[in-house]
Amino acid sequence: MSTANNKVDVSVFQKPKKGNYYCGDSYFYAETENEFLCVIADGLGSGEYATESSQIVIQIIKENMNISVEELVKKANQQLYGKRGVVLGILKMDFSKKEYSFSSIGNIGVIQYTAEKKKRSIPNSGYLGGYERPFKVFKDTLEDNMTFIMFSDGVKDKELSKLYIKDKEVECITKSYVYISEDERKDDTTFIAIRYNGN
Ligand SMILES: [Mn+2]
Repeated sequence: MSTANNKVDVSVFQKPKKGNYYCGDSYFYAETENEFLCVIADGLGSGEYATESSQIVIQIIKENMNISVEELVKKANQQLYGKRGVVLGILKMDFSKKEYSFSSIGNIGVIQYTAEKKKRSIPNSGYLGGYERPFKVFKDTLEDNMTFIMFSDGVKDKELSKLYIKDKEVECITKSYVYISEDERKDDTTFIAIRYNGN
């Protein structure tokens, strides 16, 4: 799956853990004229209630796409009072400011690649569960041809270390992930490859 002829190409791989029908991970991405947004929410535990919480978070973010990452995290958190908690990662690009911002509460990972280097943001610890909590938003310059991968904790470090990203189309990145990763998942897995082509 990829977006048609936009500034950002996206490819997603998702699979529930072994023996589960419901995937507790939910994701959403969208591009507008000036922004790109990608979200992964992973409901704590597994099964139906995990899915419910992660979908509540995705829904509120869909409805409020144009606000900052910080405000999105706060809004998502408010929706979770009395529900199963989630871990959440939000990546947002601002095309005119040439800037991207990212925040992760709990272990949604993001790695950002340019031709020269690779940078992995440190997530905030904990999870969202309706209570106010401090968190940081990471911001940096958005460069043409930057590649990002965003993933839930079903993706293992040892898999990531084998991943070859450079100069690859997003579809090839997800394909190579599927190729190197184990077939039977111990946790719900969402893996999203994202490239800003700068056009
Ligand atoms: Mn998980």
